[in-house]
Order: sequence, then C-alpha cells, then structure tokens
Amino acid sequence: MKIELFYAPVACSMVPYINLTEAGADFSVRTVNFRKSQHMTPEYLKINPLHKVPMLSIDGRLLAENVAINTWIARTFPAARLLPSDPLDELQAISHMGWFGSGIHPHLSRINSPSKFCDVPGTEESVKKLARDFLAENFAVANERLHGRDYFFDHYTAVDAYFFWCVRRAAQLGAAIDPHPAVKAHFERMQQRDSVKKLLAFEAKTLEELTAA
Ligand SMILES: N[C@@H](CCC(=O)N[C@@H](CS)C(=O)NCC(=O)O)C(=O)O
Repeated sequence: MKIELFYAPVACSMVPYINLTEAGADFSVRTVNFRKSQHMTPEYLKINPLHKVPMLSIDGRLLAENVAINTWIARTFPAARLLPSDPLDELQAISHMGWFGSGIHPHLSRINSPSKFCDVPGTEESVKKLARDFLAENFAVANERLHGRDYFFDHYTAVDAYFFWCVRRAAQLGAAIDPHPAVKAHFERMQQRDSVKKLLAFEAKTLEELTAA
C-alpha cells in the first residue's frame, strides 16, 4: 500500500504524521509550502479544492479531514490501538476528534487570521479576544477530562495527537495554557513520545529547507 501525506509544517497535518508514526506505517510526505502559497496552486487544488492540509493519498485515493484520516489510520493499523477497543469508547474518541476539529481549531484560525473572519476596521483585537475566551472554555473542559489521567482514554490514542496540536498551536499564538494544569501536563507528556520527537525533528528540518528554498 502506498501512503502519502500532504503536510505543511506547524499545521494540523502533524496529527496524521504522529499517528502514522505511532502505527509503524510506511509513508512518505509531500510538503506543501504555505509561504509560497503552494496550497492555492492549480496542482494542489486538484488534490484538495478547499486548499487545506492534511490530505492522505492511499494508493492514489484521496482522503480529507483529520477525523477521517486518523480514524482510517487507526482502523488500518489495529495493532497500534490508536482508538479504544470498546465500541462506545471508540465513538467517544471520534467524537473528541470532531470536537477538536469543529470546536477548537476554528478559534485558533480566528486568533491567527482575525481579518479573514471580520473585515470591519479596528475589530481584529475583539475577534482575537473572543476566540481566546472560547478557547479557554474548551481547554477548561479538556482539563477536567484529563485531570488525574495520562491520556483522554485508557491508553494513548489518535485523539491525544490531535489535542497536542491544538495546545501547541494555541501556545504559539499566545493563548494561556498555565490556567489548565492537566492540559499543560498532557502537552509535556506528549513531547516525551518518540512519535512526537520524530515529528518535531522532521518539522524543524522541513522549516529549514523551506526557508533555504
Ligand atoms: N477540518 C480540517 C481543517 C484543516 C485545516 O484547516 N488546515 C489548515 C492548516 S492547520 C489549512 O490547510 N489551511 C490553509 C487554508 O485553509 O487555506 C481538518 O481537520 O483536517
């Protein structure tokens, strides 16, 4: 099976990179250079007309959206236990990924590019503040779920990689993580995993290459 991941550094395409690594999958990476707007080129728009990463190509068949991509990885590599085995817990895990994709990610986008969400002059700071407040509400709920446990479920699952990305991006965008100690501990714990260390090294190398290009 030929697996290719369309990936941009820093972006949420790191989530399938981490989970493919956790699964021991043989995959290659097709880097998309956002700084050069490669995601808006006719070539990439054929891959994803919505100009987003991640995209996964599986023997040439394309799959979009983190929820679906990470569920596919978990189902294709069951030995890695990337989703819980109990059927309801499995759906709870997919529900968490839906939450991160639709309930957390959009607030990060608003903090990153407020003018894409409201073009009324002088509103950027308000857009960012509202997004930070919504983010804090979401992190407070995640903090309760993570309290007293290492991962969202009984062992590491694909969900944890997705949340790792959310927290990392939030911290990069200046959101406060310290008020959520279990979230902070999960973020630090994730960085001890070999898959995350590998991703961070790959990201640093890719960023260097893109800067030099
Ligand atoms: N719901 C999508 C979100 C994907 C997404 O928004 N990716 C961002 C990077 S984190 C992107 O590619 N942005 C470029 C654009 O929208 O033009 C998923 O979870 O896969």
